[in-house]
Amino acid sequence: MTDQRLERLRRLAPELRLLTDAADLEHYGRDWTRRWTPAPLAVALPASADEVQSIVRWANDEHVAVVPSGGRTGLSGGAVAANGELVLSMERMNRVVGFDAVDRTLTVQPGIVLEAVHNAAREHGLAYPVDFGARGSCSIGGNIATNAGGIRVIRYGNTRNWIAGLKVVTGSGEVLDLNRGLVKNASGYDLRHLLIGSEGTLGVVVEATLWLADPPPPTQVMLLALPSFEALMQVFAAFRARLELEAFEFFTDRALHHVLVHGAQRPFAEDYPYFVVAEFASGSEAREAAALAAFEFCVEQGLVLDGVISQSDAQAAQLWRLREGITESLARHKPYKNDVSVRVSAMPAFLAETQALIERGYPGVDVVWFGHIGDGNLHINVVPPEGMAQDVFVAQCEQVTDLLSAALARHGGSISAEHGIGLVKKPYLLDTRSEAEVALMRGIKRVLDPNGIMNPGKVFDA
Ligand code: 2HG
Ligand code: ZN
Repeated sequence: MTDQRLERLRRLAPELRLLTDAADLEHYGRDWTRRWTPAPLAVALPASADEVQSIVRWANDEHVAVVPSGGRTGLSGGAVAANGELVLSMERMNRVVGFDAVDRTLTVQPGIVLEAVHNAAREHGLAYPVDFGARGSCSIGGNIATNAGGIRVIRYGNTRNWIAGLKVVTGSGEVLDLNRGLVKNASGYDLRHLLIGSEGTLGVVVEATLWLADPPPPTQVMLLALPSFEALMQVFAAFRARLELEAFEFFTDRALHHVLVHGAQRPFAEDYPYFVVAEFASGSEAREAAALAAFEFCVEQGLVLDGVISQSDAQAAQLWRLREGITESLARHKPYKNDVSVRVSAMPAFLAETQALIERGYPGVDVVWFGHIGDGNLHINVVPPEGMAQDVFVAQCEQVTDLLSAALARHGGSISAEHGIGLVKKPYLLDTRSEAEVALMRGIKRVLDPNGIMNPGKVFDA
């Protein structure tokens, strides 16, 4: 390690673990987007908030950019380090720090994996209800940085709803202890919510206090086959009116094709174009009867063509695998991803317009639709045609995303529902947010990160 800047960091924080091997730079320099070539200066793995603060102060002195890094499961390039940055990996800060039974809070370090948070909450007879497919790899710090959503938002909301307190080191190296677990706190601006979803551009979380929920009720999972996109929202309305929904997700036959190729079990003998995975409270005769009635109603209306209902946890997990396995089953194709949202009430009109736009924009191309339809959130993954160069493919996709982004602007939607802006959606930010808003964001960044060292180039350019 010959870099003078790193030598000075070593002197400031003698215990700090620093990695500079090519394999480590490659590993920690990328996230799941796989579009950029990793090229960080080094990787720092602090073990304490004090070390994080030393690193941020050093970065200000040396004018080194810092990329905060969790599980790097992000899909928008928010954790990519491709320009000589220092990767600040929170991987070693992964402990549960405390639990309070009266407050019903769990205090954790940012590098803890989401699944470990679920397990810790369960050990105390409670639940941390934010959940999604990357639960085994993503970290709570990254969840907070992107205000992650996932599969239970219709019932529990986004990560933001569950953050009782945050300790952060800002870009200027200050430590802030925000909200401290208070339920009520009307003492001026709530800076906690400014940090949530800021994608590491304002500061880095060094500790989080999470609210916990009652354990979920016993549930059952239904897989439904649908004839059309139009039926989706009607089935959602019928189910929401009759059942206590925990999740309501959809995917298309192309998504099913990919998860089946990837080893999942075929659910129906016949082919159908659209599918829904619905999870709902069960465990009583009344609830089971309501589920059957909802199903029968939708069948009678011609909205549902076929269905199965889980009779065990293992069967429920098998049905969920069809939906949760989609991202992984597509990964080897390096798909181009869209993660868009509109108000739920705008979804039918937006869906019709988007379907036409995608069919025109991608004639004959494998387009995979899925997502959290009950939250107005669509994932549209485009699989590159065999043999097409990645840059040519991305350029073509971006032309379609230009149109999609304009359609979103007309419908008052967002170019990023839950994956963040990062690098991937930066060109479209001004379709979703006004000039005045982005100017304010820049101003806020200047206050919290005056030297622009925190994840520069992500979300917007300075
Ligand atoms: C999901 O809902 C994730 O499964 C990933 O948000 C979506 O791969 C995607 O596009
Ligand atoms: Zn999603």
